Amino acid sequence: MKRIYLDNNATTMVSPAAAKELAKYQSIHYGNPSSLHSFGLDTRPELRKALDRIYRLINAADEDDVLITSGATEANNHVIKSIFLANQGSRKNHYITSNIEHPTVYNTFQYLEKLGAEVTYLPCAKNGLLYPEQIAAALKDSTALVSIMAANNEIGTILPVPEIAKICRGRKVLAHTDATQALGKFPVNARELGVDYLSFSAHKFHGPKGIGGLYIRQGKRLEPFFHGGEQMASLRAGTLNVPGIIGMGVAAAEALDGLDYEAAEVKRLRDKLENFILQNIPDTFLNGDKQRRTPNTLNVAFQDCEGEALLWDLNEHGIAASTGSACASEELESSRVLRALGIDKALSHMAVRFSLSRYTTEAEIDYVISVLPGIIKRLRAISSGGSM
Ligand code: 7TS
Repeated sequence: MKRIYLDNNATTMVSPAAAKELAKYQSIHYGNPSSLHSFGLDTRPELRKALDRIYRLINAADEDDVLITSGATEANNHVIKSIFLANQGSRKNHYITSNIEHPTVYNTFQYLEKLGAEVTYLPCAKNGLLYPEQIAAALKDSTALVSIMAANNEIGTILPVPEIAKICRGRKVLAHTDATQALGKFPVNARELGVDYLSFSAHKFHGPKGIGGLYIRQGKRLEPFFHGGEQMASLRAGTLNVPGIIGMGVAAAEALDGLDYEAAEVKRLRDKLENFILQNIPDTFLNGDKQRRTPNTLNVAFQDCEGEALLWDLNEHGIAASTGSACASEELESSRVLRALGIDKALSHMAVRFSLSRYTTEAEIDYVISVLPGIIKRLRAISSGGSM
């Protein structure tokens, strides 16, 4: 059976070019870049090139730092907890975030609350959007950091980060964005966004897993989180993940080159699937904002059709999709994000996320379109207790 992968917001296929470099730096050029012999020294030019490619993808300036981390989870934890620790004993103890952040931000703030931080979780509108005025109204003299994601992983909504960062700058408050679901999907320009910190993860843009980074604007250096050796200018101790960084560099260059394709072709295929579902399958509802959305993401609720059951049936047909976030899918709870948007609890259980990539083909979308109505009809018949 042919398998169709429509869960690219959970992770993506490593691109063939990135995989090739990754393998080379696992088994041939395996030296430690801190070593002073040729095995180590040989890795340095490619590491430099990879960093340059990452700088280019997010348009960081030479003076800015990019801290390489094990992914967005570490980047988010690092920035939020370091700022909290640095402000211990000062009156800066207030944080602002949204109620639809990924758990790596949301749960980190919940933890800091237990340690005495004051956190404001701004409510997003039903379409997943936040208005910059909400930030302006929530800021206090004691606010240390505002952290608002660039694009949501479950519904794809693109949040107004440039406007939010501008307000923060005006009030001399640090701004962070989790751009994990933005890189490779639409242009991300750290300088123009105006944030002080920006997190990302390579496996969301066809790079390897377990590698990512944190952009740090010039002059906004953080305290280290991992203490030890002097790697990464003493900001993060630990032997560099050379294959991962080089693989991420290749993926970053490809992601930058592929942005036009993403905006046109990936979006066209996503829209084809979306329009088919909304126009041909009755009682279906789009979650998220129709316009301000990553071009690859479609989150749709099918009335009277339990999301988990639909995933199983899709999987039986070789189609991989997801309910909300894979990070939470072992819980039988419905999506925290959808419930935060005020979507009816029963309906939030019926939501499924399809996320495409530049490797998704029209034939794959046509196949999904050909089998989906039958699957939904069957599941609805079961849920209403009727016969098939
Ligand atoms: N931030 C966002 C917005 C994410 O979507 C994810 C992963 C992370 C952070 C964590 O990235 P990691 O590479 O450190 O694990 N999101 C998802 C998802 O939507 N489904 O599975 C993982």
